[in-house]
Amino acid sequence: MKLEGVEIVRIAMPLVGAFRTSFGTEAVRETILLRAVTDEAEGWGECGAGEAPLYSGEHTDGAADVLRRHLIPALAGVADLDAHSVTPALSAFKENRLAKAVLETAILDADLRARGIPLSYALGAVRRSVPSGVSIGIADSVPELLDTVGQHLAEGYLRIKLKIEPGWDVEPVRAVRERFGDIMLQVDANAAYERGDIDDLLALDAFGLSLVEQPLPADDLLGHAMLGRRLATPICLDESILSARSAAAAIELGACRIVNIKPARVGGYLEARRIHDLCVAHGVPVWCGGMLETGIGRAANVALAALPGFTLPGDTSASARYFREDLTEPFLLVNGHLEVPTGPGIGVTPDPDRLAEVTVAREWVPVR
Ligand code: NPQ
Ligand code: MG
Repeated sequence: MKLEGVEIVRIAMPLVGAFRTSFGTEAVRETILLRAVTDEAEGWGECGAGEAPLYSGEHTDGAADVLRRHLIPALAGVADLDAHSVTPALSAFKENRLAKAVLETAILDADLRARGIPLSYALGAVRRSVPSGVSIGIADSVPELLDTVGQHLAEGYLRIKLKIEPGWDVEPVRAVRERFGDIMLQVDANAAYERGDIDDLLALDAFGLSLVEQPLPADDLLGHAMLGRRLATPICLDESILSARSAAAAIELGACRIVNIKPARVGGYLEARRIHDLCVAHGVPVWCGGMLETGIGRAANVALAALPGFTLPGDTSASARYFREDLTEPFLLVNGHLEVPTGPGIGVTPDPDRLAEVTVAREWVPVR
């Protein structure tokens, strides 16, 4: 396959409601899509970065810059480019996993479309639909939170994840448990706690949570291992897991009993599958996280979530959870599940009119 160039499409998609986490509030999803143009097919990918470097060290314009100046040009010299040659060609560049992931995904999509193979099949999927959970932001009040949770349960979501931070943890969790009884319930701190906050975290053991996600800073694997010896609730890591190597270290150290796999965070779907395989071998359940994706990123996540080790509902919510109008045919919640796309590659493309409405800038980066 010969890469002719990559279009960087910067988009701004209004969210249906502001999404508040311990690191900030998002009202508009500002990211980039890549359209990789090859001599055989075109492929799409969506970047996980946000407008500011609050979830991780990457941000949208930084990712666009490293893509245009370093990553895309590095593919010029690759003979017989395919999905598996992208990461090796980028290996000299440190970090920047969100940027690397979107480029690998766009090439992977083009590669699979050229071969007529769905991403789900290429990755080893075993399900036609995936169980769906929903991630709920920090609310202004407990009654408001209870309304939101009630709506999502009525829509059919199979598990609820509450964002927490110091000062918004035991009270909302207790209120949701008391109101809604024996639902599948978990929390995500996005690294907002410190080792000294252990009493706040131990207090969550009273509520039968499925897991506590990323309570401590990303680089504190040891702290998570120490916390895990005292906490009855399983710890799940998100921000700490950057590669199969860091997943192996976390498991060996006892830093987590469950892993959130986000392909963007680990540099792409191929590394994501390695982490899945590693976790399966160790008996560690995994689930697919989310980065407020449009249908482009969501389609690929749903394909991954259909692999056998994804035994817990993911943050793979329906399009309507985030957007009044998606870029693709909307993903719908049917009996608490999303259908896995069946077409070649990621199986979806942006609707041209809808894409034009939300496009802020387009830039063609030729590869020669
Ligand atoms: C998480 N996602 O699991 C993330 C956090 C997150 C669905 O809870 C812009 C870019 C906004 C990345 C908001 C969910 C974001 C973002 C939230 C990541 O930790
Ligand atoms: Mg998380």
